[in-house]
Amino acid sequence: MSDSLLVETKGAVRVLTLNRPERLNALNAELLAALNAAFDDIASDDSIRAVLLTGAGRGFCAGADLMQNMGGSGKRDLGASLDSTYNPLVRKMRSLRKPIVTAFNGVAAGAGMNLGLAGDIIIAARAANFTQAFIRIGLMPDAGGTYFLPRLIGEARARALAMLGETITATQAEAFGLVWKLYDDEHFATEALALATSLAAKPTQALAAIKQSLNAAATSTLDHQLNLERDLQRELGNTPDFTEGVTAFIEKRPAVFTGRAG
Ligand code: T3D
Repeated sequence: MSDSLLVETKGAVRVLTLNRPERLNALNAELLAALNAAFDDIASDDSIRAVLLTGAGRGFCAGADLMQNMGGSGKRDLGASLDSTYNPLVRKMRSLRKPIVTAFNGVAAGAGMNLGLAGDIIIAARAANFTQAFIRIGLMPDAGGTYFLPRLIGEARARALAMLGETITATQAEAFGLVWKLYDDEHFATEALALATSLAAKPTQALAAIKQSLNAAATSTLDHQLNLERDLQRELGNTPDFTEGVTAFIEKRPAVFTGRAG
């Protein structure tokens, strides 16, 4: 257990709060290890059906901790650190068979912004802002930034954000399509938890299939997607939640989904 990551369970939602507010939740080795462990735990815990990822204080995450991780004049093998920490984390988030709500509560920079974009539904408080800060320190976007950004906001904006390192506001981020919705700051934490809670009550296997197929679509052909949809829909047709959904419709009552695979 690490103080730099708060891990709470609220119903079927696992709430992960980056908790180094004095450093705008910058990612040091301890926090990265805690995040990796937290996602391993979530993957293996059937009682958890959605994740909420957010930050403590006025920041979401300022990216890599430049004091602890990169201080000093010696050259560092940044590729090794991406291989051992950031990349496994992004892969775990994308392949997790449960939805992740990223709640950008405040400033998001560098790998902090990009880790957040690995979530499934991205929301932001009006106070949030976003910076691909890498170029300011002689680096390029990592933690999936070169993959997520053009897909979310298009090539023109992705290239400009990465190359210029300019900060965009939450309102611009919404207009760009980087985030699903904005919320007023005072209601943000409540709205974020409500969204994650609503996802946790949905048919979890269907959410996993949506995630898997949309992940695949990014590098796929129509033929491949049609086949994948057929295979995943076949599996969903055998889930208790499909039976429950149709039964509830016929009985004109709200469905109660369990999220179970069989
Ligand atoms: O191998 C690898 O690890 C490679 C991976 C690289 C991934 C990356 O993410 S590289 C990019 C790293 N991040 C940055 O370059 C962003 C650095 N931070 C900033 O540019 C600014 O802090 C922000 C634009 C994010 C926010 O600005 P502002 O004015 O709102 O806040 P501030 O005053 O700059 O920061 C508040 C405090 O947080 C301050 O500490 P102090 O002076 O009050 O004691 C500041 O030093 C600290 N802080 C902010 N960002 C970081 C940080 N401390 C350590 N690392 C940070 N990244």
